[in-house]
Amino acid sequence: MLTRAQLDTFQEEGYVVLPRVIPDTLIGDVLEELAAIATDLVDNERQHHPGLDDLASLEHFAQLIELSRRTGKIYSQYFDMSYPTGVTIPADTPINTGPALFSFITSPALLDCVESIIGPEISSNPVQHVRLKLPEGTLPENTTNSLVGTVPWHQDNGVTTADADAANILTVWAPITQATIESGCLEVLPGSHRQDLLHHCACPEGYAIPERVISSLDGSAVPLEMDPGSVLFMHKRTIHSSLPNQSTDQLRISLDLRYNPIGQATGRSLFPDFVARSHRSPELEVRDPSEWSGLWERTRERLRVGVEPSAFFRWEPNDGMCA
Ligand SMILES: O=C(O)CCC(=O)C(=O)O
Ligand SMILES: [Fe+2]
Repeated sequence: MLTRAQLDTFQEEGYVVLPRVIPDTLIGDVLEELAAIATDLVDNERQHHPGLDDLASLEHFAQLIELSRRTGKIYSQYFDMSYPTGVTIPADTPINTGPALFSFITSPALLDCVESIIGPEISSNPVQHVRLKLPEGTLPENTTNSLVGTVPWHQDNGVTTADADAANILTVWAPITQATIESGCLEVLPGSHRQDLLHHCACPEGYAIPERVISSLDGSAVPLEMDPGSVLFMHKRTIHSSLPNQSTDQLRISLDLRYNPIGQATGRSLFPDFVARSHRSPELEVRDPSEWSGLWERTRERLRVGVEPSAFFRWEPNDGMCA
């Protein structure tokens, strides 16, 4: 649970960081799950690319960094717990909905904190990601993929569809490895949640608030260095971005999750939400990780045929205000 003072900070600043929320064992389980995916990927790529054999001697995540560097490919989708937003989701799109991630999303300690901010009827919102941010020097050239690179200034409200503008969506950001200024932690603009939703522009990395708008705002950015186990709770209109990973050999691994009161729009209605906690109807809670992964499997089946772009994309690609 959050203390009164922590809740006040959240209301005043638009975010609060709590230390030691997630047990070490859960962080370890997530790391292990991700490391297993990295190993499988490397083993698979080694069969197709002779000359990668020496990777086997490296530690799991070092293998992944070196693999991306040598092949110039981005492997983020194998680790992510959501699909890319696009008009179709091809049938062979990988997704990572492993049991450790499910345990993290539904961990009682985390839900207790979420409950103190949005109340006891909690839905897990499908706007959620696993990010393994690569060292800048190893990023394939011209990469704009925000799961492995930087994220420009934005409000999470700007990333969801307008039907959810009234929904009380809470962002939860959790480092799995050390998030430092060097490794590419988040930065926030304190108090910026009092702004309305600002105009976002479609850019290769996703959606961004233009730099000239950011520099006209009061206050300065605060980098949030965080240890694994700590958790950031952030208002959906708090303006934030993330720094480049300037380390040479460390992945910055993080999960970003969102929760909203049950029954409210998620802002990505084609992707599945589920009841994470309900005092009123506990029988609705999803407790089985395979039920969760089934929801995503069926979503991919449905979206293979394609949808209207407006189902995902909020801002026009060639918007006059962004020229
Ligand atoms: O993890 C990052 O680098 C950016 C995350 C972000 O913008 C978010 O979680 O809302
Ligand atoms: Fe964000």
